[in-house]
Amino acid sequence: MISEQINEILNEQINKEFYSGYLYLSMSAHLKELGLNGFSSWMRKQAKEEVEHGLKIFDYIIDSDSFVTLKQIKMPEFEFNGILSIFKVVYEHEKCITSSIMKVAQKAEEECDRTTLNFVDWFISEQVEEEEAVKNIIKRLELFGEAKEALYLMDKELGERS
Ligand code: OFO
Repeated sequence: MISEQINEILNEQINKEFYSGYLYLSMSAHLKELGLNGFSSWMRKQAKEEVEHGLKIFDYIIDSDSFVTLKQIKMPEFEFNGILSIFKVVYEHEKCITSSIMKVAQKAEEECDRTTLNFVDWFISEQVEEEEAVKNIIKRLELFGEAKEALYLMDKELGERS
């Protein structure tokens, strides 16, 4: 069984993961409206991953004989200012998620809760990958500017994300 405090921050983390899914779905809809089907599909897959992250924590809490409390999910942004700014929002958001995961790890460390530390390790590695992937997209978008051919190729490439 995990401590009440760890239980509480993990419940908050579920909410953050589900909110991430909500935010990315909102972005996916917007990208689709712009006709960027590949970017839209990439973002939709990202949204699905976030929900899976939330469920992973959900299962961990239950398996630890503790209590899942689902909190209200806030409304995501739905007005965006172009594709580059969307990915910049994603990057900033992921950095917040990383620091939130680090706080869970820090709390687990303070409590010498090895099981939770081991559990959040996966999330820490996942955050490195996610931040890197988004940073890479931003770099390329900055490099290509408004070049339509490049955007077309990138859209095609991102649409192939499995
Ligand atoms: Fe994108 O982050 Fe989940 O954990």
